[in-house]
This record gives sequence, C-alpha cells and structure tokens, in this order.
Amino acid sequence: MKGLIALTLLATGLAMAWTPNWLPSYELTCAGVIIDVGYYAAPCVVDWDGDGLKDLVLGQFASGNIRFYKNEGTNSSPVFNSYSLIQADGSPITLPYG
Ligand SMILES: [Ca+2]
Repeated sequence: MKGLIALTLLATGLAMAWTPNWLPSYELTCAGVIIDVGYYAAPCVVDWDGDGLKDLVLGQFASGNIRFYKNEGTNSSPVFNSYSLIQADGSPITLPYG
C-alpha cells in the first residue's frame, strides 16, 4: 500500500511538472501576408544560416519544396520579408509528395 501511495505521489508530481505552458497562437506573416503553403505544412524553427536568429524552414506538401524564411527581426519577434527555396547543386530540393 505504501508503494502504491508513493507511486501515485510520484506520478502526480511528474504530471504537475510536465504541465505545458501554452501561449496564444498567432499567424506568421511574410511581407505582411499570412504564410500559407496549403495543407500538411511541415514547419521547423531553426537557425538555418547560423546568424544567431531562429529562421523558419517550411516544407510544403503541394510541390515537395522546402522554403527558407530568413528571420530579419529577433528571436522573440521574428520578421520574415521573403523566402527562398532550399537548394542543392543549384536546384531546389524536392521531397516526394502526394
Ligand atoms: Ca538565422
């Protein structure tokens, strides 16, 4: 019985420690237009170009391309003004889709 109580307390403590802190959602824009690549978007926030600012790398289902949005703002208030397609050997990288 003591083991069950200890396990319950441990589980409760872990559950409370892992409670997510959800923040309000907002729409990301690029040059003032909402970023929309259709359904099954695959976003990743990463400092892609190594300048210390987190960028947006976004896979798009409709074409299999991968967009790179360079962050021109800050990490807490990112600003995206344009995007380019991630390339290899001068050609856009295309992943299977559809
Ligand atoms: Ca960056």
